[in-house]
This record gives sequence, structure tokens and C-alpha cells, in this order.
Amino acid sequence: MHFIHRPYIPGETIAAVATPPGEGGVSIIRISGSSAVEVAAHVFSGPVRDYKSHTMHFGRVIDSAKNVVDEALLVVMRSPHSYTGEETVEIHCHGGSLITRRVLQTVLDAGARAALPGEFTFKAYMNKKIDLAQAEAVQALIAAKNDLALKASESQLQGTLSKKVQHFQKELIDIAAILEAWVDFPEEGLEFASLEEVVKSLSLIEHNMQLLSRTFEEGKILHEGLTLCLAGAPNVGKSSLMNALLGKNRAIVTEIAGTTRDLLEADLRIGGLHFRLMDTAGIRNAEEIVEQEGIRRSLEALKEADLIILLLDATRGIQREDQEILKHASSRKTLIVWNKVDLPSEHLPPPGAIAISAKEGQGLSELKEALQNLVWKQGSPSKEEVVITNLRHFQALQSANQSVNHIIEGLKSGVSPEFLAADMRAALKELGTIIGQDISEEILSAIFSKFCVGK
Ligand SMILES: Nc1nc2c(ncn2[C@@H]2O[C@H](COP(=O)(O)OP(=O)(O)OP(=O)(O)O)[C@@H](O)[C@H]2O)c(=O)[nH]1
Ligand SMILES: [Mg+2]
Repeated sequence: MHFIHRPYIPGETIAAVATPPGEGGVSIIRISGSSAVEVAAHVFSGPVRDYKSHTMHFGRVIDSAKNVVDEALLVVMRSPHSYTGEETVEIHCHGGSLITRRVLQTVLDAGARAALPGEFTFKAYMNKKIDLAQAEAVQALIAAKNDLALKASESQLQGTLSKKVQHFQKELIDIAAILEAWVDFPEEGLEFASLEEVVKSLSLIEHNMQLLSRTFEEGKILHEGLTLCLAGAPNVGKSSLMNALLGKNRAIVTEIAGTTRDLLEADLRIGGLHFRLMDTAGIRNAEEIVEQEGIRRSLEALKEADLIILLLDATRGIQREDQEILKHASSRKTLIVWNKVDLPSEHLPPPGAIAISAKEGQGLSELKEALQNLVWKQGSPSKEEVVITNLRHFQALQSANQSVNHIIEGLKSGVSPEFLAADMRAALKELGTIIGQDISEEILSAIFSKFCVGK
């Protein structure tokens, strides 16, 4: 087994800074491997070998020339009760970037090797502390940008996805045994289960796997966020709405039509969702080339965006130019919003329409609610206990599903069970890759190399 093009040596002692780079109160240097305690004993003033597991001790870090490098706290975590499953020592030193580097260098000089990205988690995986789906959850947890994404990765780290996958595997193995019995004992085999029963069980597994893969869309929303484009004719109040949603004067607002010419972007959070908000140039037939280019970009943004707020000016009602813009906005992802309802107008928004005043901040909570409803059209995210957030898992589930579907179709059309064994093996293998069974070194390296050093 290799880890990122390097032979994997069980128990090899590695070290890295586990805290983010830069200045802070405390930095943590993590050492893990069979000689972690020995290495730590070399660089620390106290009797490290005698420390009880999971207890903190104050002392000094001392280099090979007997210079004091820093004062620090040290904790030993004895195998197997550590993140990696191996002997682990953490040194909590002062948080300067230079001092942290010096402490790390002292540890490396004492015999540890500098850890590669994700190598601690890789050790945890190799030592069966966690499976691959859980290792990936660690990374998702660190990268989570909103509460829902955090919840999804926490649950994956607890092993909910792994359990589900193992459950599918077990059900398939049970069915594989029945198919085998049919082949080996064609006479009595059918006593174990009828063809209809097997097809029914397989269809149920297929259905449940589909339900799980469908959560991927949701997982993507949670992790990557959504792009939300503010579009409409000039002067309807797009930039005013951007400012109102952000609660600050991000975009220039004037009474001149054609104020915004470039795409403006900002991060926005609504109810646990993360949006990339885009203010665009008002769309009209422009003469001037800068504005024309701005409008071209607006139309592009409309096409690419996950969601669109199409703004109308309530004092003008729907004009021909609004009709034109509507043609570019797919209704599936568009919310039509009437702005400037604080002004008197003879054009009343249709009943039930979302009516706001970007200027006065009126109707914004209704708008936010409507946005969330548009995102969670298929139901609120908390309903499924397990959410797929990882493309690799999604693809594996899809191919497993396909193989199960082949088996069902084969059985229905009278194909002899022995010819379906390959599909059964394929389905089990694909499911296995999610939790790291039978997985190639390239894939492993690709997964762990995305981690940061020290994790
Ligand atoms: N009374 C009132 N005025 C508004 C409202 N929203 C925007 N305005 C005014 O309408 C004018 C245009 O607003 P902007 O936010 O610049 O409009 P825009 O859609 O970004 O315009 P372009 O960038 O030119 O396409 C400004 O004078 C705003 O003060 C509103 O809700 N009520
Ligand atoms: Mg504008």
C-alpha cells in the first residue's frame, strides 16, 4: 500500500502543525506513530514516558543544542485511544508562526518525519479507526460553511452513511446466497424463496438506494451553496435589494437607469443556506458598448444561476422589456418580486405576489422565506437522516443501482441466476468503494491529498 506515492509503513512516526498557519494564541504540533512518545521525550523537559494517557503537562521544548525553544503543554494519547489509533503526542506551544515552525523542526530533528496532507486521517483509516466515508466526512466537516452542511457531515462522521451502505451490502449478500442456491440445487432451491419474492426484495433495495442518491442534490446545495442572480430592467431596484439583503451599501444605487454595469458578487446566508448573490446590469436595448457588455454578462448570469430573483417596478407594472427578460429566466428557478411598493401606484401586484420595498426594507422576510421554499421544493433537508454530499459516493451508488437493476430485469426475463452473479459482484464492489473496501491506491491518494497538512 502506498500513500501519495510513498510506501506506507505502519507505525511510522510523523509530525505536523495541526493548527492553521498564521499568528494565534496557541499552536498545536501533533506527533503520531510508534515512537511518538520517544520523540516527544527527546524534546520535552518533563518525564514524557511516564505521563498518563490524556493528561496535560507543563514543560519546556528543548532542542538538540539544549536551547529552550518554547514553554508548552504536552498531552500523550496512548494507542489505540487516539485519532490515528497510534501513539500520539500533542505539544501546545505559543501561537507565533516562527515559534511554531521551530518547535516542529525540533520534533523533526528528534526523529519524526514531516507529515503529508491528510496523513493523520489516513493512519486512522489504515488502523480502522474510521472507514473511508468517515474520513471524507472529516474533510467535509472542516470545510462546512453552514449549519446544515455541518450537520450532514457530522452524521456521516458518526457512521450513518457507512451503516446504510453496509446494510445494502448485507441485503444483497443474502439475495446472492439465494441465487446461488438456485444454481446449485435447482430442484430444492426455490424452497428458499420464490422468484417474485427475490425480485420484490431487490426492487426495495433499488428503491432505497435511489432515495439515498437523490439526497445528493440536497448535499450539493448544503456544501457548495447556490448562486442567486438579481435580474430585471434598469432602475427596478436590483442594487437596492442587494444592499438591503446584505444589510450594507455594497452596490452603487442612483436614480440613473444603467447604474450597474458589471456583475457584483457577495456572500449571503439565509436560514442555514449559503448563497452567492449577484447583482447584474439592468437589461434593455443599450447603445453604449460598456453597458452592452454588462447586459451580455447579465444574460449569461441568468442562464448559469441556480436561482433568479426577477425584479419588477410596481410603479410601472409589467412592461415589454420585462416580458423579454422573463423569456430568459426559467420559471423553475425564478422568483418574481414586485419592488417599490412603498410608492403609490395604479399597477397592483397580483394577489399572492411577493411585494417588497428594497428602500424601506419592507417584505424582506417574506422574500427570504419564498427563496428557501424554492430551494427546498422537494421537501426540507432534515427529513432524510443521511445526505450524500460527495460526488464519489453518488457515482458509486448510481452504478450499484444500475447493476441491481440489471439483476432485476434479468430475473424478470428468465435469465439463469448464474449469469447475474457478475452484476451482483459489481453492485457489492461499488458499494464497498464508498466505505473504502477494495479501493485503489490512486483513489485513496486523490482523496487524502485534498486534506490539509496536520489533519
Ligand atoms: N421608493 C423606492 N425607491 C426605490 C426602491 N428600490 C429602489 N429605489 C430607487 O430606484 C432607483 C434605482 O435603484 P437601483 O437599486 O440603482 O436600481 P437597479 O435596478 O440596480 O438599476 P440599474 O443598476 O441601473 O439597472 C434609486 O433611486 C433607488 O433609490 C424602493 O423599494 N422604493
Ligand atoms: Mg444596479
